[in-house]
Amino acid sequence: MLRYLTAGESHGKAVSALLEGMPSGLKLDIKALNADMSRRQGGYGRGGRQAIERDVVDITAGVRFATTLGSPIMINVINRDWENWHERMSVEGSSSKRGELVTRPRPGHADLAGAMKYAEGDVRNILERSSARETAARVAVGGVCKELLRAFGIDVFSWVIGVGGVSSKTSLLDSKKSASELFKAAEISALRCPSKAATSKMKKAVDMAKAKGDSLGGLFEVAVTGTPPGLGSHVQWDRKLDARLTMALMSVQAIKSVEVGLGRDVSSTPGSRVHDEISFKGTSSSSCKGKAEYWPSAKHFMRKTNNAGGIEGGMTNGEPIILRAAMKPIPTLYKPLKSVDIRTKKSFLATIERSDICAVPAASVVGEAVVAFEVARVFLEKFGGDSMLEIKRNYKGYLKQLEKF
Ligand code: EPS
Repeated sequence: MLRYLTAGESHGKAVSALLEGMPSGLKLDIKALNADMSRRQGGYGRGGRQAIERDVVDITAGVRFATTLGSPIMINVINRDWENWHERMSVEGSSSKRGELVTRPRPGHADLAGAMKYAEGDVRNILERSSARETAARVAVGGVCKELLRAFGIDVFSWVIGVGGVSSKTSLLDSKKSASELFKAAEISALRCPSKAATSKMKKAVDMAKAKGDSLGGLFEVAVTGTPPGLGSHVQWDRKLDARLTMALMSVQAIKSVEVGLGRDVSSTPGSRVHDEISFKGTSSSSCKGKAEYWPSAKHFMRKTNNAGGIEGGMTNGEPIILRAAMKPIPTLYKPLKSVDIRTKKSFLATIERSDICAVPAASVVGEAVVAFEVARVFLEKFGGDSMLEIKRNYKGYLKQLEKF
């Protein structure tokens, strides 16, 4: 079973991840892992912290000569800001050096509920872990999972669709462009939005929010191409892939809703326009971008539309997986909202912590990572073995079975 845990405080020494269940013999492109780490740090609207950090993976276990051993993979990402915090965040010694207590919880953050639950008088003990800094560790894990998927012709993409009410028509659902084309366009946009016109409007929206001391949320899409039919299962609630993927995305800091395919629009569209008609073979589906060695095979079922977002009955149907996630505006506002001091119970303006104005582009990269993990997990459940050699054999056997179907 593929699983991971993360650890680390935002201003502690490092954020770390332990990834277990990767097979042996997977070649890792460390440069590609680090490229993802930098992609997560970017995007218009980021705050001062990213000028300090230069995230790179420090793998201390499970990999030898850039190849996985099948043993647990330990990844650390050093927090350079630790230098400025080592007294206040010291692991040892007395709490007299802790600095000023944080006692004014920010509305929308984990601060108040966390302080009550963990019986903490210093909200810093909550905010350090709830911080989205933790997502650096998840992107490292997702990077390894992407390498596994790539070896089977499966690619994970993301792009931003909306920021602070500025919306682009760049969903794979109705775009004439393929997932890789949308992705390429997103990669050169300051907000990871494939539309140039929308990007400049989004930049203006971020500038305006900054001038007002406000923050902005947004919407991003994650697409997975090259998945064969049959990942996930209809037979049990916790094996349904759409349920698992939406949980993965909901677990990302600040995500408040997740949609699959047409999403909530299914509630207002008649069935005749929701369901994706089935045809057989055709030449090749423009949306299926799997490597020929794996998927699609010469003969396959296909759809003209993909409102199901590639998942029916909790299983992949061979079309690209399409997911969208909505991120709330960051709760740390330079123009703080009203709150109550947890010591005095008096009304105050919430504490101003340095923060981002908009982190939707970063969240989209994190979205890729958590989706890559979940797809890798379900892929290994079906084709899993201890080595890449064994998994390739298993996968090819299944594709032969599909061809005969
Ligand atoms: C975050 C607050 C900011 C962000 C941080 C998430 O950190 P700081 O308080 O140090 O300025 O920069 O995100 C990251 C550090 C990161 O690498 O993404 C928060 O409160 O969630």
